Amino acid sequence: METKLPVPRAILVGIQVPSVDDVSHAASLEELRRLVKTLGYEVIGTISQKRAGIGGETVLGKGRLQELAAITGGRGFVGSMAVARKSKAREHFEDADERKPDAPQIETDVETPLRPEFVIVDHDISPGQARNLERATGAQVLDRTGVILEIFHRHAHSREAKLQVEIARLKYVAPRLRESSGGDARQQGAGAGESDLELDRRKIRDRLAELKEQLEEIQRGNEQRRYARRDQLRVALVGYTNAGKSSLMRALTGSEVLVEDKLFATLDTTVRALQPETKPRVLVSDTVGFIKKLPHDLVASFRSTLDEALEASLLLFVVDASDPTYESQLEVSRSVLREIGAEVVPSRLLFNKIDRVSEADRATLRAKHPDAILLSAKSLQDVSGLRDTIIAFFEDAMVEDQLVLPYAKQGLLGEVHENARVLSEDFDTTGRIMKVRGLPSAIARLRRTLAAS
Ligand SMILES: Nc1nc2c(ncn2[C@@H]2O[C@H](COP(=O)(O)OP(=O)(O)OP(=O)(O)O)[C@@H](O)[C@H]2O)c(=O)[nH]1
Ligand SMILES: [Mg+2]
Repeated sequence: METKLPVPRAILVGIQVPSVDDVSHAASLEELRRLVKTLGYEVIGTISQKRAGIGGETVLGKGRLQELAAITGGRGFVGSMAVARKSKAREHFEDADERKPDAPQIETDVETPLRPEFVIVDHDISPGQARNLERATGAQVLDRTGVILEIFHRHAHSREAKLQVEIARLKYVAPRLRESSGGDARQQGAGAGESDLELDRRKIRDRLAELKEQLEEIQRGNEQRRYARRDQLRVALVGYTNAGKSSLMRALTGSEVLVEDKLFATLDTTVRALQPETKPRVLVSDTVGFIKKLPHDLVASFRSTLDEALEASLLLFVVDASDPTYESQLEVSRSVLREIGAEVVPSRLLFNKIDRVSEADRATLRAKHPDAILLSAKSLQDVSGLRDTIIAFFEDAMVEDQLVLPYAKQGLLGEVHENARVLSEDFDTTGRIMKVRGLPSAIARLRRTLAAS
């Protein structure tokens, strides 16, 4: 029963504050354009303005606001609203799946083709600013966080990712409910002296508590699984969204993880064995990508997903070398990794998509980042070289030692093979004597397990 809606149109708004240079400002708007396209909206234009800050009641200055309103068909000023209505942000999130084309909030000529229904601001704006912009433009207003949350909502597949996104969305909606009431709660329609607003807030609180409980349960299960894998050889692919992490994951592990030219295609951490398999196995994980101005609630929500990365012995830090703003990608990714405490994990910098980079730019990259690996996920040879690098890293970390598996405990043989490479075996009266090679921590733990009665 799905009806095909016309492609929603959007106009982007960026404010260039004094601390931001022209290039970063343009790059941020370009990235917003890609985010909005990922949502399936058509971007019809961009309005940008230099201002001291993004405070102020409507974000834009008066003149620019009028220009914007002329495009969207709004009246160009905030004025007052006679009728209290449900916040757009709230409708947007409540009815995300059955959204209808928007009715005009202010008298506008909606028949005019090409009139954008969305104004999308490249910053996080307050619920009050959003409401004022909606009044002045007659369009639906979203900010960067709103766009990212919507993409996460659509791309979440696992139960865990869905819960994480719903928690972040509810946290985003809650303050917007408060301010959308205009400060006083609407009394009509609510029973037992409870206003709609209070009811809504209570519902959100209850729902949040319920979701968090469900999430914790899943995460307890994850912890157990992670505990079981703790001494295995682990490498994690981390980095900016669309850098090619999943492409490398596919190439290294032969798995069918999703690869798409979209932002935030991957939200779930996937773990697969490096192929062809090594002894012991090396596990590779693919993770959620980073982005500039990642909403804080999302960082918190996806922390547990990124925690997976922290447990790796090696981080493969993937950067899209063909992106002109790769340096800022690098910086953003580094700061997220610092934020989650992952900067202590050994890492290798991978400049991916090198097939799209000119020889001159490659030389610059090599000079600037002499330790980095330049590669293309599409080149079999490059991927095989990366596999060798990963294996060499673990070989360096491994040591040789001897383990004794008593005859009464032959059932633990599988665990030995899982965590170490058995080089040779001998049998005497005490049991199976094995010369093994593995990470020192894995061998120490195996020894304790085998000795335990
Ligand atoms: N030319 C070229 N394209 C690549 C390369 N690696 C990845 N791509 C393309 O880049 C796009 C993004 O790749 P993904 O592997 O999905 O990127 P990701 O880092 O997993 O992205 P998210 O999951 O969204 O964070 C896809 O269209 C890939 O085909 C490469 O080495 N060369
Ligand atoms: Mg991916």
